[in-house]
Order: sequence, then C-alpha cells, then structure tokens
Amino acid sequence: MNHIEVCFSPADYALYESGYELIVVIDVLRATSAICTALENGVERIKPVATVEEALDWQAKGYIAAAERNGQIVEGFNMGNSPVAFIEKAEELKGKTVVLTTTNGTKAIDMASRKKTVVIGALNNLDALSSWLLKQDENVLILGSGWKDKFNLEDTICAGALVDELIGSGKFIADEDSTVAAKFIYRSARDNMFAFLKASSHRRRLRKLNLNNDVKYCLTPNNVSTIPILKDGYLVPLNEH
Ligand code: 3SL
Repeated sequence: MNHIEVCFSPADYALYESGYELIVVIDVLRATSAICTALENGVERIKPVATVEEALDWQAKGYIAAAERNGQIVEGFNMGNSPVAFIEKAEELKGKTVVLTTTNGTKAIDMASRKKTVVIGALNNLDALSSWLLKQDENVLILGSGWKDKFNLEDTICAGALVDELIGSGKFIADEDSTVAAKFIYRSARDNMFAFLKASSHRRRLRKLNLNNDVKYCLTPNNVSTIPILKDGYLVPLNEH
C-alpha cells in the first residue's frame, strides 16, 4: 500500500522527503490558489522563481512577472499573487507565460522541484486533485508552504482534506502524526472553513491588507478543475485527468 503524509512546513521538508517522488505543494493563502486560477483562466504557463531578483531579470527580458512579499505587490511589478486579479486580467494574460515569486509558495515549489513529479494543490482544485492522486500508484508527500517556515492552519486543512479522501479510499496509509493531525483539523473545520479560519494568522494579515475577496475565493472548494504540474521548470495544466 502507498503512503500519504503531510509535511507542515518547508523547514521540516528534509525530515519527510526521503522515499517520495510525488510532491503536492499547497499554499492556500494565496500562491497555489492563484496558480490554479491563472492556468484555469488561460495563462499558458507559470515560471515559479524563488527570489524577487530572478523575477526582475525575467521582467527585464520582456516577460510578464508577478511578485508578492508579505502579502503585497512588490514595487516595480504590476501584479502579485491575487487569484481574483488573475481572473480580472484573464483576457490580457491568455496564452502568456507569467513569472511568479511569492513569500512562501514559490519557495516550497523550488524545494520540491528536484522530485520526479510536483503538482499544485489548493482548496480550489481539491476534487480534481484527489481523483488524480487516487489513480497514481506512488507514495504522496503533501508539502504545506506555511508562513516563513511556521505551521499554518489553512494549508493543513487542505492537506487534511486530501488525506481524508485518499486514506478513505483504502489505497493509502499514513504513519506520521502530522498526517493524522491534518486529517482531524480538516474534520473539525470542514463544515464552516471560513469561520474556523477567522483566527488564522494569515487570514488576519490579509484582512488588514483589505484582501477579503481573495480570502473568500481561496477558501471556496472546487471552483477550478486545473491541476498544475511542474514540467521543465514551468507549471502547466495537467491534461490527463
Ligand atoms: O506566501 C505566499 O506564497 C503568499 O501566497 C502569501 S500572500 O497570501 O500573498 O500574503
């Protein structure tokens, strides 16, 4: 039987990654929600980069680049990682490559990029992703992006939802307490995620920045069906589910 396990933060990745070649990276608020949404709405591919300097280099070469740090658009860029903005700019971005750097999400993607398969998860693509994962005969590690290497609630809830579904299928097992904790936190939160997450640190951070529309969007399960997958350094829609 294959394993599914949850690593709460990039800081713990080295403790979990051995034996896993399929990594699901999650950053519900907001990087992975934005990535799923951008690809669903016509962006051709996303080049995730870990640093603002790299994003500036790509921008200087003529690429559209989006950069976020601490929840805000970085000076010198026109976009950050708002999923709602990706919907609003869908016409302009159709068929384009977008370079993206964010505080935590693109750092986690960069860490995972040495593995055979890296896919992107969010509450937005939960059902599509869990159906696809169920068809893979592989151990699955879910990597939460956290906040600056600390645990966060929203990534854990999303990870717990995937765990609940995959273990419930009888095809996966879990050993780690982090995985069991994610499952139970998800079960406590699932009937009213919005209320459950009222107290989450990042939700408070985004509320102060007036980003409530993004938060509502990111906490809406299954409003997209795209599963982004990393191919040759670019995130593109997985076409086979
Ligand atoms: O950390 C990240 O990658 C971001 O998604 C953080 S924020 O939601 O833009 O603040």
